[in-house]
Amino acid sequence: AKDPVRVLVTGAAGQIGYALVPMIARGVMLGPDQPVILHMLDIPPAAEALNGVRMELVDAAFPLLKGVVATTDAVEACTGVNIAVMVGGFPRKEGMERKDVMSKNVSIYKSQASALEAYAAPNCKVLVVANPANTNALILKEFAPSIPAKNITCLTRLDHNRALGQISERLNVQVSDVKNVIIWGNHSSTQYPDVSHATVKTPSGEKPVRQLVSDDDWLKGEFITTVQQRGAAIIKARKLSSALSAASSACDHIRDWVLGTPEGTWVSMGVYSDGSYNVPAGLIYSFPVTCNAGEWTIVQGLSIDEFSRKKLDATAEELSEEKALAYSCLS
Ligand code: NAX
Repeated sequence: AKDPVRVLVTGAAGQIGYALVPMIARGVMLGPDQPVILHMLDIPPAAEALNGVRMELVDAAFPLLKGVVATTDAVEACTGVNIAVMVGGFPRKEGMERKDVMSKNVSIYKSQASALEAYAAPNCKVLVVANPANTNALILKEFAPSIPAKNITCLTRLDHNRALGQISERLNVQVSDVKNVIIWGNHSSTQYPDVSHATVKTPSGEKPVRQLVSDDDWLKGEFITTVQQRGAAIIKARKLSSALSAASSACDHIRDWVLGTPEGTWVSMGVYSDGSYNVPAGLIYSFPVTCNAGEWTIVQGLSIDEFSRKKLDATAEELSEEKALAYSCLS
């Protein structure tokens, strides 16, 4: 039998946490033969709710779940973890300035970076979900210098999956037959959902989405804005933000990273930019990646037309501004 993998979920008493921890305990994230020990962190006001989640995990009697650590102590939470899913953060509240929210998250991610750096298992893989996801991940990277930059990522897989879902609905095809959409840039409304290289499996072979959707105006307009604004549409409908889809996408992100992407398929991940596609180096930016043996690689050589170029640059611009704002909160 395999040794258990320790998976940290911060903000585990929140809505995404509540959807995510049972998925992890069921093997959705790491596979049906991989035992797990869950580490759940939240803050003292949520301690009682966190204990309630712990009780439900016990009650669910998950065969793969070999232990649960539920704590408000970051050091205890981070000790020995192999995977860290950072969902906890400070949400933007009505009337708050962007800078104030950024400042709260910078201080959270700075201190949790230090706890991970000092106490996590070597080669711990980190996924930041909490917003502003890309910039929180960048702060975490800066304050955990001994964790390799390639181990620190942020979630744009939900946006990627939303794009697959929109194409599937539009063409009335199975979502599992659509692949190779790309989310470029920030997990925010400036993200660029790109179908230039996406394909659909049809009875007569793989066909480009661009050929099957003849309405280019839709692809360049409503499709993009629907994906960009989907989070807001969910809030409007549910009066709560996306949770099950975020949790499921976080599992997809880690599963593909650890176990690999299928041959011929790429996924979107927020990763540390090396300057590929003329995206400024030193940002956490969402790129198309393939994964093998626990490592991601940015897909190279894709053609970028003028329309796409502008969108890649605009979202990079926003990330550079966020980075500057985050750094201004440090001083
Ligand atoms: P909730 O407010 O339900 O849960 C957040 C939890 O984090 C709370 O239990 C809170 O007590 C805890 N928390 C706050 N500060 C903490 C700290 N310093 N250490 C540990 N825990 C802390 O929010 P939820 O709906 O679960 O969303 C969580 C985060 O995911 C938010 O930042 C949200 O914006 C972000 N999202 C990111 C998405 C993505 O695709 N990257 C999509 C979904 C989601 O909107």
